[in-house]
Amino acid sequence: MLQTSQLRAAFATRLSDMYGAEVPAYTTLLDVAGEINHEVLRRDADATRLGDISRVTAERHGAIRVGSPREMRQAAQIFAALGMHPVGFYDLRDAAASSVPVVSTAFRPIAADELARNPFRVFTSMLTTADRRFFDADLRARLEAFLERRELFAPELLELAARAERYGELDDPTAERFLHLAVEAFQLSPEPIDQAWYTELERISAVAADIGGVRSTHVNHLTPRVLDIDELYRRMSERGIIMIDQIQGPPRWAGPDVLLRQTSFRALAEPRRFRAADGSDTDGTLRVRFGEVEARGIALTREGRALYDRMVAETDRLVAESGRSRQDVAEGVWRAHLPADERGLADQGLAYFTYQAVLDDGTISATPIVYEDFLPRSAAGIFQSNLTDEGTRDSTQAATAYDEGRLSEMIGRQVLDPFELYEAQQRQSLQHARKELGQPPV
Ligand code: OOG
Ligand code: NI
Repeated sequence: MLQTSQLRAAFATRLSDMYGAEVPAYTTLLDVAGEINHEVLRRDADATRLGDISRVTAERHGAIRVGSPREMRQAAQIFAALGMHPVGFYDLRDAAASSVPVVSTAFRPIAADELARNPFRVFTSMLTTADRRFFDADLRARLEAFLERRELFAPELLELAARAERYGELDDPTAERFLHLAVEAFQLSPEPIDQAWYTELERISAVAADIGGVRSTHVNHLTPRVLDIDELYRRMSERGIIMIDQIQGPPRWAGPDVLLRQTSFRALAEPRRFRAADGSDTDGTLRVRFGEVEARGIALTREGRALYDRMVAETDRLVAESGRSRQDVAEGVWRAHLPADERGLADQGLAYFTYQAVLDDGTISATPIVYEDFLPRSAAGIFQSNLTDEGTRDSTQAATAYDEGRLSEMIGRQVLDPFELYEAQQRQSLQHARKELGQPPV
């Protein structure tokens, strides 16, 4: 029998093996990340404070994009079989300067012990076909009809996923079949692409074409975790792999790592076949699969996050005014506003920690809770770094409202609030520690 967490770990491994076989630069990224993680651990025993090495080594996130609420529900069913639940709502439509007509959530484990077993997560975006700024009534109707006709996930896959969710396990041969079908569903399809249809959507947005211009979905990147992302950036560049021009998220600085820092290399041109209106095929290429790497830090509370957003805004302003490098400016802003150590973050209620009773001296110690989610601005940056064209949008049309509640209804499952999850984990650990020390609950 394979339990939910074993299914998730097996799925993450197989997906990573598939991606490595098909996207060689991803394998280079894994090698370099692994090398650096071992070096960091040799020089700094404290590096495992945000996750032990077996977790960090196996840790990946992936990203997929789907076209409709029906497809989103089906994806959610597959992830539910793997113990992954929708967490967080991201609206990327206005976070990017280019046309990125999607809203997103991340499917991931939510319990601390499940995260420790395997924290695999998948950032999942859905095309906002109802948004008039991108799709006029005629195109919307044709796009939705196209999406309604295609089948991303075989009925057998969905049926096995429902069974795995219901029982929390699958027997070995069934698990094998399920994992095979699940990995296959996220592989790049060799099917020829309808040239005219793809090009029509591409004029609006390359993201719209990537999602709605083909009859299948695919993992568009997989992201390992690294303990020193600045060193990784240097070494990938030395190996001749061209990275995007910066590391996104917080700057490098002497204080505690918070939230998430990410960087990536651009999608590589991969051969694809295109079908013309007369039925003839031609060879072409598409750039849709890339590689990304990330360093994870401490989860911030709502107050901490509001401070982070203010620091980002201040950095933007100072960079625009001074023309200095973003890293230098941000480091100064961080030093001016963010406590220089974990103790300061805890005292000011800016970050989440779990608390443990130290019975010998009757005190309580704190361990940071690692940030398990994403940053909308970095996510938009990832989309954008792979677009060669800005696309078009009609800003005279009103945006269609999408929010967490509406996305929950579309998925048929509650999109969870990440702050509430971290908060509950912190609260429970504190109550438990106080109880152990014979102190009254707070
Ligand atoms: C997803 C981009 C978001 C991240 O790490 O922020 C993401 C996509 O390109 O489909 O994966
Ligand atoms: Ni990513």
